[in-house]
Amino acid sequence: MAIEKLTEEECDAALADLDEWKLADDRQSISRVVKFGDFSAAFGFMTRVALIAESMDHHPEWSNVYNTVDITLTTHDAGGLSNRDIAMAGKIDALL
Ligand code: HBI
Repeated sequence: MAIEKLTEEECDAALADLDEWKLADDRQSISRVVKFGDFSAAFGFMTRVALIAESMDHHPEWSNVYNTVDITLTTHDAGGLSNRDIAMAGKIDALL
């Protein structure tokens, strides 16, 4: 089943509940930067997100430098933002 790209209105409505996430200028993705106390805490968080990604079959574009994790969510199959990104952002926020 094709994954539908969110309309601009759907996107804006969904982001109203995701205050920590920034919408890219091209509206194709959302991003959040999270800082932890140390590398171990950051990597533990990444491990938990990785398990969520596998359970959802939806994977972040992310980078880690020591205690900081920079996460970007977009749906490659939809060519932009989909409900999967919104759902994943909510699950990530619930870990923090
Ligand atoms: N993750 N972010 C993201 N976007 C996708 O389109 C995507 C994915 N993980 C797995 C996945 N698609 C597979 O369903 C397809 O590659 C078959």
